Amino acid sequence: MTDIDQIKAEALSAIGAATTLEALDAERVRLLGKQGQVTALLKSLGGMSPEQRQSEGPRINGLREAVSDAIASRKAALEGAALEARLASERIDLSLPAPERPRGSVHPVSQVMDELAEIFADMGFAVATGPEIEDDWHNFTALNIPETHPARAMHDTFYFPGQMDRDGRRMLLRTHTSPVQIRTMTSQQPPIRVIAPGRVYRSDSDATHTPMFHQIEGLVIDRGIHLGHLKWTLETFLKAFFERDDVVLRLRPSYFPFTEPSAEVDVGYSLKDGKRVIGGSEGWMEVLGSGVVHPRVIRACGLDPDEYSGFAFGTGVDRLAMLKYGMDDLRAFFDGDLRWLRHYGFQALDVPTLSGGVGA
Ligand code: 2U9
Repeated sequence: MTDIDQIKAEALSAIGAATTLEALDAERVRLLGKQGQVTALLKSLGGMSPEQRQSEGPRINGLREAVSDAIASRKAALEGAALEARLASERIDLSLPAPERPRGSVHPVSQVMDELAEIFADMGFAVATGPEIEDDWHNFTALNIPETHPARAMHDTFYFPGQMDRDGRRMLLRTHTSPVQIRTMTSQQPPIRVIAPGRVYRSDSDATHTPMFHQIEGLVIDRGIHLGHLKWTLETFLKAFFERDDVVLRLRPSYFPFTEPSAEVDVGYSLKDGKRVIGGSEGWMEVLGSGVVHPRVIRACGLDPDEYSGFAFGTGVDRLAMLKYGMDDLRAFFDGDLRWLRHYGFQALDVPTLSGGVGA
């Protein structure tokens, strides 16, 4: 074996034997550094005769290339192994042992909101949401409640004193979820079928009123929509929600600025051991407000009321939860008392279904 072949064999074996990056670098310096063995050979080319250089040049350069390649591939292998070792040593197990009984629970309002979304999704309704801080036009004017309208006083509105909208009117906390449907009507073309669940605010507080409560409203806009569609929708909804086929509805004439005609919807109950049970018609409980969307509201949203009509309804989610799950004090909903939540809360994985429900 010639010198160069021997140097190459030894160099490659030393490189292969380096087990750390430091040891490999020491080999690199020994072979390719300023004073390195291969560098010295390269330097020796300068002192050779042209013939010698022609024969030795390619061999010495070949040696340098083989050594460089071997160092690079060994370096990649050692770095890969170091990374693997680091990943293995730094691995952490993020899973915690589950508590024997889950400690948190789903608030009845969230539970009922989920049930409502599920029921209406089955009837083809999408869920619409919007801002809780609203301007005057979306909360009142577009809903046929002009500034002089007595309904404004009825809403006990929370206004922001220094925050004005584009019309120079004070911004406010929405008093109902209706502005969400206004936003839907001004941004989408009919047919529209939406429910708008969410928080609303009114300056009112006693055993049956809290300054913040939850509403759900529904809106359908299309050609040829009439009161019959409204009645079928509400009947189907209330039967699914209370999980009974014997739910009876009673529509009483009423007044809302945004619907004409308007109707209050009562649901019949019967008495079992002195307790009210939904179903039958021994007595009546008001559960919803509803009506045919006022032509002025349709026009305010840029649609032609001669072409399109619609129905709308609204109710309090907290009140629906109280009726279905038998709570009697609205204020307890917002106290955050763990004993109340443990008693009335739902398990996180209780998925509401239309067939079984969760109140069954
Ligand atoms: C648009 C058009 C019409 C929504 C409606 C009611 C009737 C209603 C109250 C019930 C109890 C609110 O929680 S509560 O105080 N709501 O009676 N809401 S019709 O009508 C609309 C909404 C939006 C564009």
